[in-house]
Amino acid sequence: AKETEMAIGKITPKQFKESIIKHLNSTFGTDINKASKKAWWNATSAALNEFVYDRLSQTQKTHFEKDTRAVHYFSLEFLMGRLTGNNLHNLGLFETAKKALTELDIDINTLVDEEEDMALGNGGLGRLAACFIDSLATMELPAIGYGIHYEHGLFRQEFKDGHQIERPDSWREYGNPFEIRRPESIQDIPVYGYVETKFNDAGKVVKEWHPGRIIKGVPWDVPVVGYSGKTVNVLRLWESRATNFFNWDVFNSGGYHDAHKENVESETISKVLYPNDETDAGKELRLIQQYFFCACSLKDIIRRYKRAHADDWSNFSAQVAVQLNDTHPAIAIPELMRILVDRADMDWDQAWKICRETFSYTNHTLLPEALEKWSVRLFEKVLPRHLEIIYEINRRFLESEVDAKWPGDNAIKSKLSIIEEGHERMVRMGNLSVIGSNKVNGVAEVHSALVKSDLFPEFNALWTDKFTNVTNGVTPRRWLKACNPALSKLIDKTVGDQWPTNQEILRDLDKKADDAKFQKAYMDIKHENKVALTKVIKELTDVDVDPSAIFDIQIKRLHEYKRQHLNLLHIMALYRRLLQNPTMDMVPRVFIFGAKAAPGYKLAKDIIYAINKVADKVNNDERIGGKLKVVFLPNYRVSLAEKMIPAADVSEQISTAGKEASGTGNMKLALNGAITIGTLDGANIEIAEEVGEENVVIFGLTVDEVKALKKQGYNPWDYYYGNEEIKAVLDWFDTDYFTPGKPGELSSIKNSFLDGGDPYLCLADFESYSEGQKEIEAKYKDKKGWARSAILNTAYMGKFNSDRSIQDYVDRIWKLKSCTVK
Ligand code: 26Y
Repeated sequence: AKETEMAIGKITPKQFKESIIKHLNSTFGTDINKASKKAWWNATSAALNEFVYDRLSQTQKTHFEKDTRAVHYFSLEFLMGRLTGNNLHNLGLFETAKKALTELDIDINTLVDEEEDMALGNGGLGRLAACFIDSLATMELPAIGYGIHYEHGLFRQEFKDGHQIERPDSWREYGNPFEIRRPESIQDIPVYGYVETKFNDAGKVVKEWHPGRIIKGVPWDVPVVGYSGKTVNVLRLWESRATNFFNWDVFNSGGYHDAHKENVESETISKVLYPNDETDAGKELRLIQQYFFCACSLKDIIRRYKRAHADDWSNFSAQVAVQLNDTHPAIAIPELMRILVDRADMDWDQAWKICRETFSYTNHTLLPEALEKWSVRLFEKVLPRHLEIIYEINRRFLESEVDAKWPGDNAIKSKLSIIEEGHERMVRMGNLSVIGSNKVNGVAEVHSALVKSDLFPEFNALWTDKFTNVTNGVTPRRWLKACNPALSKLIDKTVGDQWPTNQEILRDLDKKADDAKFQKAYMDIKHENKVALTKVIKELTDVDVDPSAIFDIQIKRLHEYKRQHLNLLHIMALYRRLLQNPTMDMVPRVFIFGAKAAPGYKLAKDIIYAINKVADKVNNDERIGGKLKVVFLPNYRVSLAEKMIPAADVSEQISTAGKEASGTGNMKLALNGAITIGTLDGANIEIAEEVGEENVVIFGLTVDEVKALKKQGYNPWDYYYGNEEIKAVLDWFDTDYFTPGKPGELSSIKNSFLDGGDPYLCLADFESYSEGQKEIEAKYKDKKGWARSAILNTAYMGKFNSDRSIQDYVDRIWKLKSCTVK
């Protein structure tokens, strides 16, 4: 009853059922007797959409009438996952739909499993964008997400003999019932060509860009349903199309293939998401992707602004805030300058003021290989006018602002310059973003401190107030309410059902942390979730695991700095201890991995292979009596995370201190009652502060200790020769123990630790990690203590609600006001 009250349109299960049947018949041309599973899902989504679209129009209308200031979240990635279940939950229609479907003899969980993930992102940065737009809509804030309508999202991962292989992801093969194509808002985007310098009628020098090609941008709108369904914002994604379907002149003169080539190239722009996470490849198509969607989005924003303000630019930055999700959309800065100076004929200083008031930039990484740089040569070819504008931004910045602060200091100038001099001159997108932004933020306290002290120290000296922190968060709607329904119901019963919009309410659960009855209820749910995951594991890997074992989970992109290979070293050490002492007292444990490696990242792929090979051996070794199991679930993605996270006992957050900007999986796992074993890195530090040191296990070097060790000269061989277990485990990689008949197949892992210099200090942290794991086991043996810790993790994670992050953005950066939609 509660739920239908909250629902925007009151509707009974019977009515919902009739609506599904109606759509089955008249929208999808089938009927209840012959409908496929996909048709049922489509019809259910269509029934749901009647509510979604109604609220969408209301929201758009209200925002237009009130001429609200809005934030525009520019991101190359939105890792949305599935929409059906989420939209049902947020509209308060999930139970209604469930009953309706039950009457039709359909299980709602099976139905929602029909939906492909909308995997338009790589990992943390993309999923953060998705959580943020959920929070923005929930908090009734005027906001638009802007990105690319990729035809193919992140690749589908399969394992063949333990090796990762990549298959194209075709998420729209069966359509996406939520998105709406908006041909009335198409934009034309120029690229390539050359710049002509001319004199205008007033004798002033003006620049005219003669583009080599025009590409069409077609917008697709995905509704973003806020919790309670009052506000429905949009995520607007651009698809690239060729301008004129065919070049008839070339075709008529006999060049069929040439005529087609330009079409194909234009339509390639939105074909596929780049699967690199934290390793910039500097590819031309990627630069065009970035420019294409920024240019489309700015035109869209300006068209909307002009509807209310005509040619008066004076209110622009008061109405429009643009948030740059990392430097990927930084080209929007010179693009807005181009529009204002070349097109609107504004003088430079006034245009620059507007730009700086409009943009803000979020940094998500300190890793040097992830910092974007484009060769000047490439820039000149693709965006010749933008290169000129960047030079001018740079010249003015260095000659006035830098010189005023550090007169005549050329060393500082070359560091702060947008252009990196050298063998090949490069455009530094990080410097451009800082210089062109109002605010720059990192994503966790320690990360923001390092952004100031290590990444941009001189910029911080120049503009201290520009730098700030906004610690990341995750939406409790998807990451607790929807993914863990049993726990959510227990929580509703205990502290009421208002927590999805006010997570601090969960704090009241602490009163129950020692209550035996509540502990049992909480841990019974954890067990049931583990049983459910056991079935998924069996389906995906054919491995049997025991739900009473500790479920120890590491889920995130595969990267050396995240140290899945440290986890592997410890698993091999445990295995070895068991082989040496088969009666060893040990709580059975299942180590569960989920991770995709960038297709070109050789060592990451080798690590996946090694984990799979160790898993094969361990899982089939009778001698260890099933005490140890290892599974690597293929094709880790949002919808799989939703099944794994509620079943986790232990959360592995083991990056080298200083390397993980924040992490957000750490938050989802803790919220669902997993105990973190982690380093003092990223948001782990703040999680430990919130949930209490006694409810997490911290190990390893700190940021300062890592720096000191590197400075002093780190030698991994010292650990190899100094620790018998490390040596034995590393030497194991050279044998054919895990790869019968093929010795050396795993040697690259050993080499990375020794000859490779172990850049992420796995060996230095191994012993401390191993001790941390013993602590985990000891804690787990104390059933009551463990239950208490798990409950307190759920209770004390309020800070990591993405609503709090968004409120910080609103207060510190965007200065936005919420807007009630009637
Ligand atoms: C330049 C390009 C190759 C590139 C593409 C994607 C570079 C970086 C990325 C993705 C970065 C990313 O996902 N970073 C993560 O952002 C999360 C949200 O802030 C953080 O929690 C996480 O620590 C960070 O690694």
